[in-house]
Amino acid sequence: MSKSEFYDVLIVGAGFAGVHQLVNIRKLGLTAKILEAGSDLAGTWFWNKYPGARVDSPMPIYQFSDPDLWKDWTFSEYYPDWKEIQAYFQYVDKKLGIKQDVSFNSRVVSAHWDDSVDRWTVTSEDGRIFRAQFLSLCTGIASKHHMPEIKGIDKFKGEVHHTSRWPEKYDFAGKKVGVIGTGATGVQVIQELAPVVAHLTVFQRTPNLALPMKQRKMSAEEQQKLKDEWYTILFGRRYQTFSGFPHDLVPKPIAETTVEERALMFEDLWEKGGFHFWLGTYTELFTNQKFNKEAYAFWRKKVRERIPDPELQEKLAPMESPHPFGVKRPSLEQKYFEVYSRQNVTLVDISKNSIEEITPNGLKTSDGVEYEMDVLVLATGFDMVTGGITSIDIRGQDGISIKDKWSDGVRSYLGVASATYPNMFWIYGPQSPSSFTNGPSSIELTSDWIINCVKHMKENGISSIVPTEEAQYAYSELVNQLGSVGLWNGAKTSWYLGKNIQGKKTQMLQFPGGIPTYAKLCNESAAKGYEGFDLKRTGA
Ligand code: NA7
Repeated sequence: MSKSEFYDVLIVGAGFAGVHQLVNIRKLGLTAKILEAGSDLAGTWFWNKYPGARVDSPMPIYQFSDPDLWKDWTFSEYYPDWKEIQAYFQYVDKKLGIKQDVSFNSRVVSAHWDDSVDRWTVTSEDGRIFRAQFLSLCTGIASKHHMPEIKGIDKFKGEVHHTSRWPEKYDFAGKKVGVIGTGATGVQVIQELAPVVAHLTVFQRTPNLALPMKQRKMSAEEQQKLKDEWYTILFGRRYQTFSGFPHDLVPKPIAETTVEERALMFEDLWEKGGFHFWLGTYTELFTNQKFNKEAYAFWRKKVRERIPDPELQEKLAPMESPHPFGVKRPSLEQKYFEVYSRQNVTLVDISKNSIEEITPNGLKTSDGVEYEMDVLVLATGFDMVTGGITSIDIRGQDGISIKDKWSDGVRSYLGVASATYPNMFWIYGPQSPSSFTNGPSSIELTSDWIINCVKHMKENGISSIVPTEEAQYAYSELVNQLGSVGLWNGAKTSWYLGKNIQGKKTQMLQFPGGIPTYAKLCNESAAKGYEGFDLKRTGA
């Protein structure tokens, strides 16, 4: 049997959350180790290296808020790509010596709790054993990729690549390429591949109500000026807005607005680009069907202006919205809608003619048409939000795996911990605000809360903490209730509700109440001595 290593805290994942945890646990004078499945830092940006992969949050908000880090780092674009984010993580490592406490190529397969000694025993795929008082799951929302089961896929003579497992060497130039999926990833990879390949066939099930990214270069001088005058204010603002961006939803009731006011608002938000049109508009976008339709009509008009062909217009920006605007995550695009007017691009609407099978030479749809291709790209997404956690065999006080426990729905307290799994926390995962918000904003909020909790426990002789069933029930009901009001349920396949994975329980997987409300709940529990948790004192 291999010898085990002991740490105060074991962290799973070396993206933004894992690195933030490590740095701040060190500050408490405790020991920590990150176990990372990949061979380098950057989390989602380690895995997602397909052409065009870039973040949908603008600078400067998508980075650590620590001034010691941002003062010496400059991004070149408003929305940086994966290469630049990877370089940023290398810079953070140089500054803070992260890698010395990371075990790379260490995929965690199990974590079992021992109630008699208040310890986790964690095993990695290569058979190494680690023990720790605390387990911090920083696995992100998109770590388990989704490979759809399509008849005949094993018979295909060409290559098949999921976007999050992009081939280092494959040259797409001159190839016939098929892409399944038009989510955030599909949009990015499609607009990048189209000019490079001989032919691109896109298989679209649901049109993406994508918004203009308004990407631009950022000079070092511009950023220095922002650093001098704005960074502190912008990072402070993160916790005051619904989505952790500097802009916010507008609570003014639609009934008190005029049509002219709304038209001007739409135009202004559109010009600003990014998520402004989604998360900077009137809050009623998510509850008021009439207003939502008005927003969709504006979006459709703007998009149709960019598509000359009426048939393509109807496929990409249909008269009838496929779902209420914004209840499925909109993506940010650059020239995406122009791509389909290219001679070398074909758009196949598989909501009408579904995928029948993959043949040795391509893909056949239900109308009998076969589309030939050399390579098939699966931009088919992930077992979002829960997949990173449920793919580890995690067993708590009652020995039941979290996968089994959550088979009839996720339950948590404060989107950070679950009853019967003591001293286990997660960041940016189930029932937290996660991707309704800017990643690092939510991540730092939760990570700091966990650090303060561990500090409190160490200072007060508390050896374990676990949510009570009652508090968990109440919190989970709150998330379910917030997710059941309004228009959220209007999208057939949204991953927000787990609807993209067959057999997954339909429920709102993220906290849809915004950062200030979420932070208030977390802080109130802490202020009341971690109300809603059972605390075990050392020696008790
Ligand atoms: P998404 O947003 O889940 O998109 C997956 C896409 O793949 C979407 O267009 C799906 O169509 C399509 N899809 C999935 N399975 C199938 C099958 N079996 N047949 C046809 N089409 C399919 O994943 P992304 O990687 O784009 O983005 C995930 C998140 O990562 C993103 O929101 C950001 O937060 C970062 P559908 O729309 O369900 O009809």
